[in-house]
Amino acid sequence: HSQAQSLITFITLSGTESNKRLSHCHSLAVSRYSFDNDLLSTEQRISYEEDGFLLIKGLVSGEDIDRFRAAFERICRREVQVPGLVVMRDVSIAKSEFVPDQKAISKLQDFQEEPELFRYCGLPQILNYVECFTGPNIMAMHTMLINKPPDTGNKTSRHPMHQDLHYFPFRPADRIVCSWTAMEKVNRQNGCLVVLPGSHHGTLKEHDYPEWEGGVNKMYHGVRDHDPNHPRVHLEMEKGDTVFFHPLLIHGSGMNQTQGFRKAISCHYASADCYYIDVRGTTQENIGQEVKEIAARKYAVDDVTFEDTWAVRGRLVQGDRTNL
Ligand SMILES: O=C(O)CCC(=O)C(=O)O
Repeated sequence: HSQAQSLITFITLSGTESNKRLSHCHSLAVSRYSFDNDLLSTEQRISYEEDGFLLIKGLVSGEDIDRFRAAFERICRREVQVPGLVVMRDVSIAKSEFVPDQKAISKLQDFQEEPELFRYCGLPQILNYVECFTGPNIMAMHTMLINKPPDTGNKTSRHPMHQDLHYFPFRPADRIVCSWTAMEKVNRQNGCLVVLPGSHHGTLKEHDYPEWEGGVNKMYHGVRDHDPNHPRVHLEMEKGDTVFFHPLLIHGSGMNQTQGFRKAISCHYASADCYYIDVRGTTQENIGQEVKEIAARKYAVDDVTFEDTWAVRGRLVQGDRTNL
């Protein structure tokens, strides 16, 4: 019944749009990528269907962002110990003796045990959007605070073009979504996100470390081949603006050519109804192996599976933990 209702809504609303959009609406009447609810406008739903991302301006308050920043700084100053937290350093800065330690930190991952940062993952205004893509049972699977450093001249501050699904041994892909919130103004100068609109319609591609002369950061795999002529969109954003994107969307970010650290906070959500897959024999085998080796060293155990590394990090943020 609700699908029939949405078909009617689509046809009614699309009367004012171009013929191209209209014919597309017919084929998308039963939408693949999002659920029908009161939050997303028809335009927003169509845009996510077609482009694979949706940018919402001013979604997170300046006050919240300032609190996340303060929590990040406490971690940098080593005032708190956070179980499970992964602190990453930029390859070229980590080797330099001349940069004070906190500035070498390029990324925090897995902050699910840090209450202040993890508050981001449960913000109601974020979850309302997430639910449009995952449905009501929501797991926060992967958390990051990215502190893109000023480039040292080696271009290591770039993030190669990639699809996030490469890192995830769970499916279906359409029930996974990333939220990425700018913690300050991000633009082409400080290395905003770059996306290839519509690339989420494709399949998961092979990923590996790119062959960059100046070095590549740990785990920064890139898509082996993507069409260099595919149109690109640079997502310039203000503090608090949030982009939601599909895990097959090809994206990356440019060099930070400023002297400031470009900060963003991000969470990958999945429907708790998703299921784990075995990545052996797939294009994800290389990352699965790398993650397992890191986890085995970190937890000093040798029989940890790629799937286990996700199941222990995932946290329920809404509804029931049905499966993941
Ligand atoms: O924030 C960025 O620069 C890109 C982050 C990203 O795409 C990732 O870590 O997967």
